[in-house]
Amino acid sequence: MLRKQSARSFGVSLIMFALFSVFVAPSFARTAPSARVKISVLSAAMGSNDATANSCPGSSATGLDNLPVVFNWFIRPTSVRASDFTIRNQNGTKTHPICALQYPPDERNELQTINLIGSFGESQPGQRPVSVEFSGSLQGRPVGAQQWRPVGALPAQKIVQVEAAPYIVDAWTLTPPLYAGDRNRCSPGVGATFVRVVWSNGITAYSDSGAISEVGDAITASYRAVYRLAGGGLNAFTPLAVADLLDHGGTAAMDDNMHDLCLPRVPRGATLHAITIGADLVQDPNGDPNDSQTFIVRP
Ligand SMILES: [Ca+2]
Ligand SMILES: [Ca+2]
Ligand SMILES: [Ca+2]
Ligand SMILES: [Ca+2]
Repeated sequence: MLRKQSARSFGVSLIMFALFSVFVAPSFARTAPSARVKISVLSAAMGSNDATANSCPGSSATGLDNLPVVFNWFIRPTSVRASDFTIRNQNGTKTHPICALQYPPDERNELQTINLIGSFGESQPGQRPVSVEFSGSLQGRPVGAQQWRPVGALPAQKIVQVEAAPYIVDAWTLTPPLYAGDRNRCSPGVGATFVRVVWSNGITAYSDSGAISEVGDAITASYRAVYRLAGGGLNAFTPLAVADLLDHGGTAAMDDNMHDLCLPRVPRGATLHAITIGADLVQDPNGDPNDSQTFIVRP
């Protein structure tokens, strides 16, 4: 489907009762993102093929493809070169993207996604992009860590094809230092615990009419953040709101692949265990709706 703009492009129940605790444990004590000592690629999922809005700064080429690559680390912007990435096609050819952008996800707490834009193959037999390879010259750091470091060699990552549904690839707790100054954060007074949910592609509200709009109340009502309590049980919390909306101005056309869950305070000692959401609530740039998700949080 070519009806979506691209750079936006990029596009259950457990225990259902929230337990409001009187304890005032800081939410950031529960998930230590910097425990991710090893970098890995979480997804490389085609967003759109030959989409009008897929273009690169300084290039006259239009109607390109986009392929967001999501890491479990933040990637240092000054280390990113299009030549760091090589897309291998079924037909044996290899190509670099024309550009590699940390955009639409461009906030300082969103540096884990790089949007590759170029011509990666057509939706024809034998012409699919199948994997992305990495040069090894990127620099990065675990979410929450301070020092950039060489990423080093990474294994080739299989590319998820454009017809596939978007899926959740990561979730982590937004600590106060990571969340400070975020321009589209949870509103003041809404929520005490904040969780970043990262999808494989840019996402907007699912619409079978093809309209592009930001997500609304249905998404908020369906998301659950499941915590493992200190005593071992699981408790699912419904967000009070979802933030990181309308990433680039008043329209959803440039939405990124991130949502922030504005959650109530969770009990002391609870750790983020899973994120769930029902089906047909968001869509990717190709117009594909999500399947229901039960994403188990990685250490
Ligand atoms: Ca898709
Ligand atoms: Ca934000
Ligand atoms: Ca954002
Ligand atoms: Ca967003």
